[in-house]
Amino acid sequence: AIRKAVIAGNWKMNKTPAEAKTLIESIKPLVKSAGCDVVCCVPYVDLSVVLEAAKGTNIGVGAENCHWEKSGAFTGEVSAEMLASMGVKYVIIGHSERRQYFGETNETVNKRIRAALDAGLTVILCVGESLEQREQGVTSELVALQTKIALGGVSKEELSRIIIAYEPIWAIGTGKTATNEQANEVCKTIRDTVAAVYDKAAADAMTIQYGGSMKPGNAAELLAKPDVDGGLIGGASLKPEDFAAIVKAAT
Ligand code: 3PY
Repeated sequence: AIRKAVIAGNWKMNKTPAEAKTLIESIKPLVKSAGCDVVCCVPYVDLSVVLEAAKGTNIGVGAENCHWEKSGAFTGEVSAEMLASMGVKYVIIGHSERRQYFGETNETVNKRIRAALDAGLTVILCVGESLEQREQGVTSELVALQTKIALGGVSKEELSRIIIAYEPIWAIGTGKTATNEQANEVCKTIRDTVAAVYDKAAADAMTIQYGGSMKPGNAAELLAKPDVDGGLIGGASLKPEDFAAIVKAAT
């Protein structure tokens, strides 16, 4: 990576508040001298304890989704404003699991990004192809499309609060990782897309992460690629030593 890296954990639907406290307390000392930005994205119910524990540390706290409306009759949803009011700084939008299991579309991703930016949050936007799409040879077109629709209406100034995570669906939770070349190639496609829509300077400044079974054993090589500026970490983010090793690899 050429840019300062961002390593973000995605805890997914794991950890009760008590368990979250234990996990964040174990992560804290291990990442305190990190040379990259460190973020933990956690379930809504864990935000309070994690925010409290992370106060005054170098760990940014994020949620894993948010709704696009500020408030109203949306049972079970949480707004970006609610998150921001707690002190949350980041939010993952459009993770493939949300696209796959919860009907998330490029259009709803775009609406959620708008709301998150308006609330002052930094977005971690996830894009990526399925195995079938990769085999059909549409990866580049697909991630370009996902990126363009997601960023519709986002100004160039606001791009400083957008991180894009390239997550090949076939590498999520499967133990399979994209090769360093595959990861870099798609991260570059995303960067080129941002350059085409905005300009080269905006694209060069953007943090583009790789996500999908990044772990201590493969992090350094992936992060050495020029267009890979960090990682969105699934399973390994729940293991303090592993997460810290990835943070170290990004430093
Ligand atoms: C993974 O690494 O499995 C992820 O989905 C990270 O978000």
